Amino acid sequence: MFRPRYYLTCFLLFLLVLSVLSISQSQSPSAAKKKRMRDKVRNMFYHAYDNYMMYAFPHDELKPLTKTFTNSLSELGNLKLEHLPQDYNGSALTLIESLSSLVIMGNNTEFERAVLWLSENLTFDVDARINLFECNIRVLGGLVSAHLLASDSSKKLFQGAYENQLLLLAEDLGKRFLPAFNTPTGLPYAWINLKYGVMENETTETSTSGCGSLILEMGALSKMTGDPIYESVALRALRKLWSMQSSLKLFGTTLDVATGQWIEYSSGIGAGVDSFYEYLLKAHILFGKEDFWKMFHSAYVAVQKYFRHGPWYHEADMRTGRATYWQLTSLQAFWPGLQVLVGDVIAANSSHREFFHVWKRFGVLPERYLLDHQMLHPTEKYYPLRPELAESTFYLYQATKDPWYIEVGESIVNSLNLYTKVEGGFASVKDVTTMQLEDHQHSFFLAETCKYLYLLFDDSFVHENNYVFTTEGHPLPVLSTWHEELPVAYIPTNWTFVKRRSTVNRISAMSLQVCPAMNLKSGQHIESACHIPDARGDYRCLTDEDCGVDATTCRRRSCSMAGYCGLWLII
Ligand code: DMJ
Repeated sequence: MFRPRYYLTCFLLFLLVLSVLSISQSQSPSAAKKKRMRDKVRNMFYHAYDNYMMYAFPHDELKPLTKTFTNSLSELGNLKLEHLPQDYNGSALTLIESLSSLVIMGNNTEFERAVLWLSENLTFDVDARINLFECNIRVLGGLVSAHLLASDSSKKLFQGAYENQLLLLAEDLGKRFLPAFNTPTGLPYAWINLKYGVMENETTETSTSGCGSLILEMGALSKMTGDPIYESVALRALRKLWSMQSSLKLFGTTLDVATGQWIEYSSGIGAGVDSFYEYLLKAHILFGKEDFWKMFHSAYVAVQKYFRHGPWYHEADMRTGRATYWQLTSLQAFWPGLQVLVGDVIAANSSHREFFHVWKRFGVLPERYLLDHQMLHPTEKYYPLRPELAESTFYLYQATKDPWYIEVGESIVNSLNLYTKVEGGFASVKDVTTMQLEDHQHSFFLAETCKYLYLLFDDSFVHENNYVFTTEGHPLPVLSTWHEELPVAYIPTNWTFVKRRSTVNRISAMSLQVCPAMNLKSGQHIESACHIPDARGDYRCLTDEDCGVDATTCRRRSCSMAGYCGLWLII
């Protein structure tokens, strides 16, 4: 007997089984691939780490071609004015920078060993002239982050008792930073001698990042020690810098700490400025101060308005907003990652694709590419193992789970292994056109490049945890006790909620839409941090001032002759 319903049911069941099989087959290669890639990145990290420990430790960084060392901390910041004392052994910079990566990769034994060595041997009482910004993000940030990890009892990182050794070191270093802030403006000197403070005839020139990217590490140090001084000097410097913005809400790149005058009026989102923007947003996430969000929001909208050209960002004069340099720089590649944190994922994706396109074209990212001449900068053709593209790839994958970003990560890993791996570690590329190498393995390769690639393929470290990664990739947990808005009964998960009056706003360091809802009335839909709603809900207007900023293009809407807000003028 022919029973059509029976056969139909069997056929449907067969299809179901087939589709389940094909789904599980299509999922398993990606899980397997992620695991394979994670292991590959782990091997990269240990190749870099083991060689550093073998040939360079306790000095700062490894020279992988000659298998020797460099005490680079006192030279960072592109100024090499002073020679170090003969007996200077360095600050074990790469070891400090590796601490949080060791934890993320699950190597508790090596982490404990490193912490014990540092607590017994590291001293900052040395006659060395260091760059405040670099020492803050690398050394203070590395110590503060590792201290928070070590003292998190749920992590059980220590076999023995952890006795705040890293915090003591961090506090000692923080104290040595303080003389730098002793200027008429409160803006810190860029250079300081760890033993003797500010040297005679020290340069008063510094960068925007140098003054505006200290608040995460110094703020965390204050919270942990209970001494408000670190947060207070960093905040004072940030506020002074903020007061120096132009009428267009733009900033320059370099300034004088004695006079508070700008030296270089042109700026963008890359070198000398990048982490200033980054820290406004991340400080808001970590400390929950509304002020930081307001500053970030206004600065972000100005960046989108004056620097953005499609997926690219050029530089502009802070006084006029006129474009100055049409250049892509390797450091700018962090921007899409920051945009993910504010929920501007579409813009992030389009810029990230362009950066990756340049990476594919050259094999790695050149330091500077002249967009207007479509050519490499004649002298800045190098790639010093920078992390920014990997960093943005990690954030975009977290936000979208689009397997495309796994492909991007794989491609980055393959290029690094192909072009930069040598017997003695990983070497920087001197010239991306010839792939000639340079004898330097920067500590950020271990603190950031390997870490972000690892987290891209295995994000278990951030599961159920809400971390802010500093500009040097050191994780700081978002804690209710440090936060002005988080409820006392705060459960650190990737999705957290802040209750403010009648509204509940989503806030998360790792996930999307960190802040946009904060300034607006409940019930309004927010697409991105650029979004400023029109003054009236029906989009009617009398002047341009009644119109807000469009979420997807970040352009101010203007008022049409018929009296409606819209993107009438596409410039
Ligand atoms: C790192 O030291 C930090 O990310 C800093 O903010 C700028 N970039 C370098 C690595 O490229």
